[in-house]
Amino acid sequence: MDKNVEAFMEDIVAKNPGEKEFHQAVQEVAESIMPFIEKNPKYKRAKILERIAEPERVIMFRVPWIDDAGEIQINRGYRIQMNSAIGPYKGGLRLHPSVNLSILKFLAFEQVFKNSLTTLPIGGGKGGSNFNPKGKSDNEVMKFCQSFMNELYRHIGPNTDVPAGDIGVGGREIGYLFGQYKRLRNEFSGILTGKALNWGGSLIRPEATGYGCVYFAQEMMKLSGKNMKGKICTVSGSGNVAQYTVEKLNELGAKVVTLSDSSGTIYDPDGIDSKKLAYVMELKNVKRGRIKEYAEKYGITYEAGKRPWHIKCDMAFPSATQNEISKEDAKILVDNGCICVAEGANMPTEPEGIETFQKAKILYGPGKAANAGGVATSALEMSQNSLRMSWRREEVNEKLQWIMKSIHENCVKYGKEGAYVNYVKGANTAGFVKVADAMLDHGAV
Ligand code: NDP
Ligand code: 2IT
Repeated sequence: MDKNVEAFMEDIVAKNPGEKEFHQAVQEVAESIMPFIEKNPKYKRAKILERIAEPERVIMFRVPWIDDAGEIQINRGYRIQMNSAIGPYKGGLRLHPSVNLSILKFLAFEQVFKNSLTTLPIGGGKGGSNFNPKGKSDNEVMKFCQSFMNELYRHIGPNTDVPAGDIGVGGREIGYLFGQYKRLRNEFSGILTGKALNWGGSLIRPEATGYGCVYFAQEMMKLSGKNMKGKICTVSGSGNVAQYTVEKLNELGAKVVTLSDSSGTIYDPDGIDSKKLAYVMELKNVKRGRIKEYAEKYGITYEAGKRPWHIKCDMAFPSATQNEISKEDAKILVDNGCICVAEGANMPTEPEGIETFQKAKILYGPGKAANAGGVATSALEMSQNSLRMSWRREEVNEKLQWIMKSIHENCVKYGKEGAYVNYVKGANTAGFVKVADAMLDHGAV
């Protein structure tokens, strides 16, 4: 490891003990931008990297609620307000039993760079709770969301901090959160994105992360003279990002052969066509069932406890969670002829996996670039709320496509290494420059 990175990371580890996901995210960025900082001493003098790695504010709070059996439950809520140099804090809320400070700080840190890349004026934040929505009734989810907002409302606002969805938070949860905010503040304003269309939501926001990720993959493929038609694709997860990744891949003539959830993977060699995808959407978004039921319905293979990466593919779209592609998984993907990995999830590939992809010189689009279409469309939702207008589907989709193209161009600008594009270096550097310059302008705050 570079000496400067080593010294920097020693400090990060000492200040944030035990937060391994946060260390991982910070180290990846530090490694790719340290040479750039050394060449541009103004950033070094102003200690921009040191400041960027320190959240502006961390809010942690008790979330008590009463379950259907009348028992009191206590969860822990968080909001990490990481960086507001270029706009109000923006980023999702995650509801999952694994949620802790380390995971939310890694996500908030990633969000700062991602949001900077979108071309839009949004700072970075993330929040959530260790609440597990699985197996809870609608009433219990509502009670939790109301109690969570009873504290969060003090810290957010249309010009301060605008949360949205992430794992475990979709349209249902955003609705309950919005309702409670409106009641507490007596104010109808754009304090959340991912809202339903009839109360301030944007067309294409549900689709945006998955669509955007496929648009980004399309740009990477185009630049290297390839196209998506007929390509065999593996997708992990079966939630919001996975579903719309499949929809867009189908539209472009690719064939998706896997989906997964935390219990296992389905392998459908005939492809998950639009009819089967409609079944998945109903299964996951309405019935809240398990992906195993797909295998039973269509009589195909289900692999309990497995991820999709051992299945031969041309392109892979990790769309479930962090660290879901190990070094071994990455090696199998490369050995099986995979030419492109585009990350719908945040930090789904372990550092040694990234190294494996880069050594093999395959196309590798890191999450903060490839999945930025979701938050970018959230920013478009904020614009529409400010204007008190709503744009047509085609209009939003066109903007999303343009944004993904711009992100790709910016990654190429900063990540070109001869004929190869190092998209990690490109995304980290491009994301850094905009935030760093704003921080320089603002002085030592
Ligand atoms: P959803 O809650 O809609 O779906 C999550 C999916 O991932 C489910 O299939 C879930 O399975 C699976 N999953 C979650 N945790 C794990 C785990 N620990 N191990 C294995 N599988 C897991 O979330 P999203 O689709 O919104 O988010 C997926 C990823 O995309 C996350 O990394 C998120 O941060 C990222 N992302 C999301 C954006 C958005 O707009 N929603 C924007 C940018 C990135 P199960 O049902 O079994 O839990
Ligand atoms: O990780 C992400 O970018 C998101 N979960 C979406 C955040 C947002 O504010 O739309």
